[in-house]
Amino acid sequence: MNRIRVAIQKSGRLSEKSLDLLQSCGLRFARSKDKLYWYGKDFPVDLLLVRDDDIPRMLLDGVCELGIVGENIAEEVMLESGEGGGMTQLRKLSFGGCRLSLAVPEDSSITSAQDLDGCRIATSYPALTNALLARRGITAETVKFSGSVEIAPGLGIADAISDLVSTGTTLRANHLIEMEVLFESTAALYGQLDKLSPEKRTMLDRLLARLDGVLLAAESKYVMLNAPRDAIEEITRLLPGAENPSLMNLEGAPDRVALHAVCREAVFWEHLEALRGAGATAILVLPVEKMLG
Ligand code: PRT
Ligand code: ZN
Repeated sequence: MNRIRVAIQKSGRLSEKSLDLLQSCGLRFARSKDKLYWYGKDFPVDLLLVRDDDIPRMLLDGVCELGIVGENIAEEVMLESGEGGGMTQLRKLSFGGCRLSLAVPEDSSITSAQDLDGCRIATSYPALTNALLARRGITAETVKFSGSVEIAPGLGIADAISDLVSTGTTLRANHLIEMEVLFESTAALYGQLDKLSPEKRTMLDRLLARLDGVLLAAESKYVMLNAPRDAIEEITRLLPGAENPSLMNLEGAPDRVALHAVCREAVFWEHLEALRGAGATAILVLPVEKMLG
């Protein structure tokens, strides 16, 4: 069967953005009633909607060729199974950002990771936590929790926790202090590329090229402005991630030009102010929808 299967989270923090990303690569799906398997309509890529925790195993078992999942989960499963070689991170994505942090009760005598040697840590990520602590010469006992890790210290089950944090509200609500960040995570696209047929490989390359176009376009802006001829060099330097701008004559203004450029990095107000300071006027910043190199 020459179709590629992509596993994404069915419902949760990564679901909507994962689906949006695939749709912006031109994929359209016939949504099935049971909602677990969506057939790809005009590109031979089908969707599997599952719990995020199941995605790495599905990749390792060859149930799907691609999967979008948090690096936290992918790293945990790869360390746990010792089968990391079968699963490759293809692209890091810009959503699902969080950090795996060590936290202790507000009144704890533990103040640094070093103090955790010989202590008990509650976590949903025992393999990753142990590996990251071991790198720093710390050996602790991990207690596996599949949810509500933050209640463990209060119950007397653990001295500290190692858990995902984004705003820190959950930690504060449970009177825990974030002590150290162990690991920064985002969602990522993973692939199981070992046994791909040449046809699937070609499809995958085509999909990845589209994905790169989408990821690049999301960062990029098309900037148009008018500039004094003698400031072109300085203005080009001030445009973030732009090279070789296009220049056009302005009718009736021989000492000024219209300059257009694609900026491949974010354009902030500070950049625009600096451009105006260098003599640019009529500055327009437009979003870029798609890009193919
Ligand atoms: O049902 P399923 O198993 O698929 O979903 P899930 O409940 O296991 O996962 P979900 O949707 O909560 O998270 C999916 C992925 O999102 C995680 O694996 C991370 O990669 C990423 N992510 C980003 C987060 C957070 N931010 C996050 N804040 N995952 C969990 N949290 C937790 C955090 O631990 C805390 O308990 O959300 C709570 C709120 O965090 P604060 O710091 O904002 O209070
Ligand atoms: Zn989960």
